[in-house]
Amino acid sequence: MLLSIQKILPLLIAAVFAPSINSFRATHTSSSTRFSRLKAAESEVTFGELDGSDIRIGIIRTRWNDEHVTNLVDGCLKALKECNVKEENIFETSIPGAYELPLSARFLALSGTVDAIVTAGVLIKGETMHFEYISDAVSSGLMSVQLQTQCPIVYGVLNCANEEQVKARSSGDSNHGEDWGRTAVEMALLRNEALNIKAAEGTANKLMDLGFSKSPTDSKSPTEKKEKTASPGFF
Ligand code: DLZ
Repeated sequence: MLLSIQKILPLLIAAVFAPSINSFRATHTSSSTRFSRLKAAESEVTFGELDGSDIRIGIIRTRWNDEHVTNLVDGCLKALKECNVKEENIFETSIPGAYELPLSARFLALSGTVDAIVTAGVLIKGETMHFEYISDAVSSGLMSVQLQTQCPIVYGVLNCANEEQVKARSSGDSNHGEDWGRTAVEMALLRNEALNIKAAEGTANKLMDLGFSKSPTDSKSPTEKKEKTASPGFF
């Protein structure tokens, strides 16, 4: 009798726990770990029909990690096109690194020439604490700029442990730049509706020619205006 219980007990335990053990295995084999890692990079957000035909979008991109950022910006531009944002209503500029994003976004938002801004950058963890300080400063800085200026700022910064993670989020069907473009259009429409802002006259590019703010330049002589537009900076 004792012998048969000893024989049966392991079988009973196996029968009770086998399904959960197997399902645990199913999601934790090395190939499925890879699958879920890549899956996590895919978009998990849906968008409705977005009409961006009257929307002006600014893109501020970093030159650090240029190749990956270019892919992300391409994804963003593709989405803007699909939302009917006109080419002349897209303003693009570059800055050195992610740390420069909040102040540049603030300058562009305050210029009043765009309805939303996409920031595009890639931070890759190195050996020092640099990554942590910059990541934190950039994300809180950008949030603060959008709350202060009422201009939506899309947080287009990848914070990754390595290049593999960056590639999984910036290429093919997993290009996060596409989500950023659609988010910018949706938020620009929301802002304009909430603040009762009519579709602005002029295009983002044309308004840029006027300088940082319209009024001071308008009151200047043609020569002064010329000097102003020739001055450095992206406005
Ligand atoms: C210095 C630095 C480093 C180490 N890494 C990155 C990075 O991965 N991505 C990025 O956008 N910028 C990096 N930078 C540059 C800083 O963002 C910033 O441009 C400099 O510290 C100058 O303020």
